Amino acid sequence: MKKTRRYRSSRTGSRLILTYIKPSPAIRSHLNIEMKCLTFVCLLLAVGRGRARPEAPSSNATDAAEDQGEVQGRVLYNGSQLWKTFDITKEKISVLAELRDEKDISMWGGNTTSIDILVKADSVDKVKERLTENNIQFEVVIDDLQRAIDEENPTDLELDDRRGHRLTWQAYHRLPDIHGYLDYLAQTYPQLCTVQTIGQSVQGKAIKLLRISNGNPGNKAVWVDGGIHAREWISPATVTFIINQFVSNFENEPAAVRNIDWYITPVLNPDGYEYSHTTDRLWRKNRGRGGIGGTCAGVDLNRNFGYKWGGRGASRNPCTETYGGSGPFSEPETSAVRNFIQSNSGANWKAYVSFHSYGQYILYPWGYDRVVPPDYKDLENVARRIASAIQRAGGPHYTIGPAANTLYPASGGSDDWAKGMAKFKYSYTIELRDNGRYGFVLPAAYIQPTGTEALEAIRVVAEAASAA
Ligand code: 0X9
Ligand code: ZN
Repeated sequence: MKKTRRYRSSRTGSRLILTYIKPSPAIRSHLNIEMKCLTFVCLLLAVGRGRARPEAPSSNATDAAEDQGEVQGRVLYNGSQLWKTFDITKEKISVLAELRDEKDISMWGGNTTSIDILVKADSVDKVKERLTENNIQFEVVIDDLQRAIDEENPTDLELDDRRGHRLTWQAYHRLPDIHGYLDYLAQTYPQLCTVQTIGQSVQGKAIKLLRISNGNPGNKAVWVDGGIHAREWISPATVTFIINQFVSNFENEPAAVRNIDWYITPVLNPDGYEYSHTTDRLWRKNRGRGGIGGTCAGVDLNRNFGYKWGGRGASRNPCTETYGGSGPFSEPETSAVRNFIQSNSGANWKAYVSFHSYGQYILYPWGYDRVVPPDYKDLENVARRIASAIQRAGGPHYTIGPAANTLYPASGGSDDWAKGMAKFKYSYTIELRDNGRYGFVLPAAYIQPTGTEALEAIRVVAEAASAA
């Protein structure tokens, strides 16, 4: 008998549509050439999309339930909107920073020309007024975030499990489907795949790793992880897409791919991932208690790795999106990675790749500050080859560069630890699609195109690792 699963969906109407103010081409081109603005953008974004202001701890509360609508324990974003704001100057950025501190908005992402902000439902009028007063142009990109959330994942997908697993790349799946798929692979391809639990999350969920190896003793080793940040659903989906392509078509993969020992953890933050499905779609951190007394939950796992821990861009305040935890590797999810990599010193580690979203970036160390490692040219060259391979395959433009210079300084990231402590030659954070149309709420229809370009990216990493 064919088993099917239906995804639940609740529909909510949009409340309000704001005036659409499109920036003039003159303003856009002005912004494009004002590269000095980048620094200001970085300062602001550092406190937004999970980014801590480099020098001042953010005051963003992260228990969204506190100030968003909540129904039956679920955070709802009815009437909240995603805006793109234009015209970046230091003064205008401080207006946004004020609104953030007053808890009217939070920052999602951006670049030299624009910043994406989430405007809370009750603050729409106030924010509109404040931006208008300060001559900040904006456009409404998503007029009802809850509706976008409800439409992100197909509701009526038929999941046929006759193949022995329930994973598709047409929908974002819950953790048991992803883990079930890894187990299925280990059972079905025992010569190629092994699955292992490398640790437990704060709430005791397994952190599963799939090893894909043809067993050649001379293989180099590559680490791939996804799902460090809970809400970046495209990341685990992309990582399992890569796994599926590798395993189901292994003999046709290039030699560079076949002769690598792959260590792949699609969901490094399983508690956060599940929480983003069940409770708050925009949750970023793990579900650790956070601080003495456990006032605010969650540690940003990408501030918790133990290289230059606690430096710029990481917050000491548990109630911020970028709280780095009580110490380096204080969290079981990050220490599982460290322990596994250190205890597998027999593996010939060469490359480390963390998949995140969004923004379409290929970032390499350092992230902790605006400096680069001595061999940065090698990392830059491979990053360039990755971006070209993506474009050759019909994918979009990915911006490359050292993380702190390209986005903002943020210490305690997995990429820096891999390069700085674990001595991986190549270490990358790849920020997948998109560049702000949907942001974190990327419709599931984008899984396949995003996965296809990430596959190209990882094949280039395999070549680089083989040659290293
Ligand atoms: O801030 C982050 O952790 C990453 N961006 S995200 O929007 N996915 O949260 C970027 C991390 C880049 N690497 C380091 N700063 N080390
Ligand atoms: Zn991330």
